[in-house]
Amino acid sequence: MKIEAVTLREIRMPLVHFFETSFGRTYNRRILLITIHCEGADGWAESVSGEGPFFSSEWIESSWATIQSHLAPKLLGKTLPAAPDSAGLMGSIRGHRMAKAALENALWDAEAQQLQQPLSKLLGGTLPEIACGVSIGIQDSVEQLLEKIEVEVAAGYQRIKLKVKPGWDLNILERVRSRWPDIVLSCDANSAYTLQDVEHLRSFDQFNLLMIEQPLWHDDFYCHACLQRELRTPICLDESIRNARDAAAAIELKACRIINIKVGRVGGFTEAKRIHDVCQAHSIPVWCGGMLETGIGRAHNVALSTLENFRLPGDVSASKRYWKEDIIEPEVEVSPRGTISVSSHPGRGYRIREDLIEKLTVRRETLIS
Ligand code: OSB
Ligand code: MG
Repeated sequence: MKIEAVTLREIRMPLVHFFETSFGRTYNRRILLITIHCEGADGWAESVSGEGPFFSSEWIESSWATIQSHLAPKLLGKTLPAAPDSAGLMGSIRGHRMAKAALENALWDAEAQQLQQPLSKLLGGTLPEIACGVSIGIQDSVEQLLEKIEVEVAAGYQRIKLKVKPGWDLNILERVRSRWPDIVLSCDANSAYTLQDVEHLRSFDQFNLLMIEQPLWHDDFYCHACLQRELRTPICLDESIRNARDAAAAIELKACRIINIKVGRVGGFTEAKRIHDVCQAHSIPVWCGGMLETGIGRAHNVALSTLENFRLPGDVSASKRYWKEDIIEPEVEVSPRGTISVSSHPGRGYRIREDLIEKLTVRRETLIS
């Protein structure tokens, strides 16, 4: 694969409904799309860096600048045997995993097209359909939250995850559990608690949650291990897991019993696959996280979720939950059984709507070797 050019592009898309986590509320997404031009095949990917450095220290401006000044120059003009070889070329640049993932994943996308193979198969995936859950943000009122859950349960989603923070936790879990005693329910704190809250967090056990995601600091294993010893509910780590060594350490320390894999957070498909394999070897189930992606990132998440240790429903849901109009065709759709069937077409399996992307673009730059 010869890397001839890299196009960076920022698009702006309003969310159908705001999304609020313990670190803030988003109404409008600023999204960095990458296209890598390789001898006739255009590989597309999305950087999941957000509007500000809140989920992670990376954000759209840092990703853009790092790709432009440091990462793309490592790749331009090179001929690579396969997409994973890009990770080695970018290895001397520390951190910036979301930026690296966008480049590496665009190369996987191009390679799958060149080999005329579905991306899921190139990644080593075998599942013909994937199990879907939804992540429901903090709302303005409990009533609004209950209405949202009702819609998603009726749509067939297999797991409902609620964002929590102090003051929006036991009260909502109580209301939700009393109305839906049997649904598969989990929660995600995005680091909203500390070890002072052990007693408080222990009271989450009564709600029979599938897991509590990232209750403590984004960069911690040790305190999560202390907390896990005190809880019946499994802890799932998201922010803390940056690579396969982190996964191995967290498992060894018993800091979690489940791991969420986000391909952007861990620097690309190659590292995501390594984490998947480490977890599988230790009988730790994984699931695919989401970052409010457009259809491009969503298609990549679907492909990744076909690896066999993705045993729990992921935050991979229908395009229409986020976007009035998605930038791929067909849009990502979810069956009444809460599944997405995996495309058997070559490449990502969804066509890019370049005309629409053009209209949404606010800046663009093409780098040539
Ligand atoms: O922690 O999983 C998270 C969205 C933005 C930042 C962090 C997270 C999330 C989600 C969204 O939960 C899940 C989705 O994309 O559907
Ligand atoms: Mg999370």
